[in-house]
Amino acid sequence: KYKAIIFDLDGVICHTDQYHYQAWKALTERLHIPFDETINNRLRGVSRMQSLNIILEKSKKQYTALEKEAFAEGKNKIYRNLLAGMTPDDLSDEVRKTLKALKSKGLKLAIGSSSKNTPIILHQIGLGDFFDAVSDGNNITNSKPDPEVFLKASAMLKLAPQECLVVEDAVVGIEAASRGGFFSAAIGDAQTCKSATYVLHHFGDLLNI
Ligand code: G16
Ligand code: MG
Repeated sequence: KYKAIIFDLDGVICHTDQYHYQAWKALTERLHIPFDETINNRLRGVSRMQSLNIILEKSKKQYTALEKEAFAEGKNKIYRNLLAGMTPDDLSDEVRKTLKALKSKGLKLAIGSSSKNTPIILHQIGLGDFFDAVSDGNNITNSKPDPEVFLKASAMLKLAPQECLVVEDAVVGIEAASRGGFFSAAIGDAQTCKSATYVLHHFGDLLNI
């Protein structure tokens, strides 16, 4: 019944979330700030600067805007080095097969990610030319839970939000989808989200909804 599916990238298509974690961990250790799974889950789907601000909530020190920019840049350097090691093998067989099957059903497939590194990631995992539209952190002013990134994706596909399903691993991503008028499917950390239209236990479950 949907004409298109808009996929979040990090935590849905591939597990770059583990690299974000490692890169933020390096910064928090340097600054002696506590960092755990609960804090990490709050970084899902939010922009780099917002992520940093969440991390710095635990800091006793105040940092200037300039210092914060340097922290975010340093984190991104570590993250980019980790991304450079990614190959098409980092795309699971399940995700690859499901994407192909959905495409051959005639569905339009798009990306809706907060990440400014989206083009690099898609290239590394061999999906550089696969999607019908890519909406990412490079063309938005407000990140999730604002629906902007998904609204831009549906506009690129020339479809109404009601014709699209958003797949998300972030609680803020599910919120963004419902605020934009999209149907949503929650996977991973977002599975407990009450407002999601569907809950996916596996990526392949998309073939059954
Ligand atoms: C991803 C991650 C977030 C990250 C954001 C920005 O979003 O989930 O943790 O802070 O992108 O990433 P970057 O620093 O690469 O611009 P998504 O929407 O793909 O889950
Ligand atoms: Mg995500």
